[in-house]
Amino acid sequence: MTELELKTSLQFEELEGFLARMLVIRHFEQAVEERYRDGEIPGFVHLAIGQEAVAVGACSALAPGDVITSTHRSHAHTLAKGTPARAVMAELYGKVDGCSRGRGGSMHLYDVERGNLGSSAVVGGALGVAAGAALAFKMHGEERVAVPFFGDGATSSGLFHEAMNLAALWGLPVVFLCENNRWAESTPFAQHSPIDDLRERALAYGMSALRADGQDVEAVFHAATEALVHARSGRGPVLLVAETYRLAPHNVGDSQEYRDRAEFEQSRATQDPIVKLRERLALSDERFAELERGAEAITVDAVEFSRHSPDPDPGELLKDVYA
Ligand SMILES: Cc1ncc(C[n+]2csc(CCOP(=O)(O)OP(=O)(O)O)c2C)c(N)n1
Ligand SMILES: [Mg+2]
Repeated sequence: MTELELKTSLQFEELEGFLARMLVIRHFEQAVEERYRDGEIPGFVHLAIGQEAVAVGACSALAPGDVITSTHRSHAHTLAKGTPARAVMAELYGKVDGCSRGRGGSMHLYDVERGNLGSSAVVGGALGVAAGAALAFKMHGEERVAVPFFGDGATSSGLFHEAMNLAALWGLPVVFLCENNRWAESTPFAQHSPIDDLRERALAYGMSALRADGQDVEAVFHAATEALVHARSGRGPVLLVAETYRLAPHNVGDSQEYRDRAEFEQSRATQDPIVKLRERLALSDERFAELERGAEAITVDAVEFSRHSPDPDPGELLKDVYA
C-alpha cells in the first residue's frame, strides 16, 4: 500500500493513532528511567520498552466493558487502557493523586473504573483475578472479556495452569495474553520453557491459541480482535502469544551481565515497534517530530503534576487493608 492509499483510508488514521499512543508510552518510560536514576521515584521500576505494540494493539481491540490485569511491567498496559499519564506518574512518585492513591507504586497500578483490575508483582499473580472476573461476567450473563497480560516466565508458574484449567473447564471469557519477550529476569526462554511455541500450553486444556508478531501493532490488534470475538461469543478462553522483545534491561539498574551485548544491540536496531510502524506509515520527519512533541508534552506535564501532588495521609495507611 502506498503512503497516499494509506493516508486516504481510515486505517492510516487509526495506525497513526496507535503510533501516537506508543510514543506516549515510550516518552513516559524514558522519563521514568531518568527520574528514577535521579532518586525522585522510589521502589523498583520495570520498563516495557520494545513491548509497546502489544499493550496498544491489544487494548485498542477491547470493548469498553472489558477488563485487564497486569504484571510488574505495568506502565504500558495501564496507559494503553486509558489511565491518564498524570495518574500513572503520580503513582510511581507515591503521591495521593496516583491511580492507586500512592499506595502501590510502579508494580501495583490499579484503575478499576477504567477496567484495570490491577497489576501484581507476584509473577502470574493476577491471572486468578482475571479468571475470577470472567466467571462473574459469565454468571451475570455479561458480554465482557477479561484480558490478563503476563510474561513468558509466568507460563511456568502454578497460577497460570490453575487459571487456564478453570477458564477452559468453565468456558470463561478470558483472553490470556502472553508477552513472550524471551526472558524471565536473567533466565533466557530456553532455560525456563520446555517448549518453543507457547501456544502448545493451551493444548493440554483443550483451549484455542493464537500467535502474533508483538512488534507489529496491527498484527496484535487483529489477533486480539479475533481472540476477543471468540471469548465474547461464549466459545471459551483463548491463549494469545505475542512474540516480542525486551529492548531494555529487566529493571532499571540491571546491568544485564547475562545478556549477549551484540544480540541486545542488534534487537534494539532492528526490532523497535515504533520505528517499524513509522516506516510502514512512511511518516515524514515533520509529522513524526510533531507526534513526539505531543508525547513529550504529556510526559513533562505528568512529571510536573506528580512533583506537586501531596503525599498520602499516613493516617490512611491501613484503609482498604482486609487481611
Ligand atoms: C512468584 C514470583 N517468583 C519470582 C519473582 C521474581 N521475578 C520478578 S519478575 C520475574 C521474571 C518474570 O518473567 P516474565 O513473566 O517473562 O515477565 P517479564 O519480566 O519478562 O516481563 C521474576 C522471576 C516474583 N516476582 N514472583
Ligand atoms: Mg519475559
